[in-house]
Amino acid sequence: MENSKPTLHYLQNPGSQQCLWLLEELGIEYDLVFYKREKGRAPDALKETHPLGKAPQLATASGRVIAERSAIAFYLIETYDGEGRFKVPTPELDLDWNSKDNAKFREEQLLSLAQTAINQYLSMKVTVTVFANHAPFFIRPFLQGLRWGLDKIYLDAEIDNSFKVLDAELEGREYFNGTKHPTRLDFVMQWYVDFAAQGCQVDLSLYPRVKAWFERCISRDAWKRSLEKGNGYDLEFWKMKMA
Ligand SMILES: N[C@@H](CCC(=O)N[C@@H](CS)C(=O)NCC(=O)O)C(=O)O
Repeated sequence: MENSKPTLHYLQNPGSQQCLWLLEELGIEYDLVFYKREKGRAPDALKETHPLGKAPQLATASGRVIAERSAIAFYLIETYDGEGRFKVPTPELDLDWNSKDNAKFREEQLLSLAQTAINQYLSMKVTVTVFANHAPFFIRPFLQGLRWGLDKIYLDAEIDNSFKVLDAELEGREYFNGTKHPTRLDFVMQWYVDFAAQGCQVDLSLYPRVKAWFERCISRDAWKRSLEKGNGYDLEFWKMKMA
């Protein structure tokens, strides 16, 4: 269906927030459709707009529905960022794939780190914890032992290692690509860092540049406006599941 503006399908708590943040940064007109969770999950209505049935989803002005927050950020920046404020810069060194300062390459590598490795560690941590805490009492001690073991011998060390890499990448940079404004990498990464800090109690003070970057992101006016416009960005949701 033709519309003059894009529509963000927004599910409360918490994964759609970064797309709303980007829409606010771009300063364009958009529509918002709110969804509430049902028993913690996305409602079936989200399957009517995209077969994955998850949020966020973006219906473009021409009616195409895009899923996956990284793809949504890519589309929004390519379509609406005429001034290139949120684009990865393309200086000459970006033609040199051997340069460690090649921003395009860094973006590719860190997006992959966030969406595959970090996402996997955090999701595993949350899933095992939720199962352990809500299992029938007779298998709970076994699952809690499994969770403890997984955390100690695998997940905590992997998360720590990934966050050390993120911290090193931010040396001398306000945002991950050394720009004055966030780029797609920052919009996507902000979610995983928040998920780690609030959802999985990763202590950001161990990674001071990541902590400073995170505070820089959430002190932006557009982030604050996005919180007012959403219908709930509350990682207590995770804490409740993890308790
Ligand atoms: N890989 C997707 C993740 C989509 C996703 O899992 N969204 C969550 C919210 S953070 C959701 O819809 N959860 C509800 C459910 O799985 O039922 C992306 O990056 O956008």
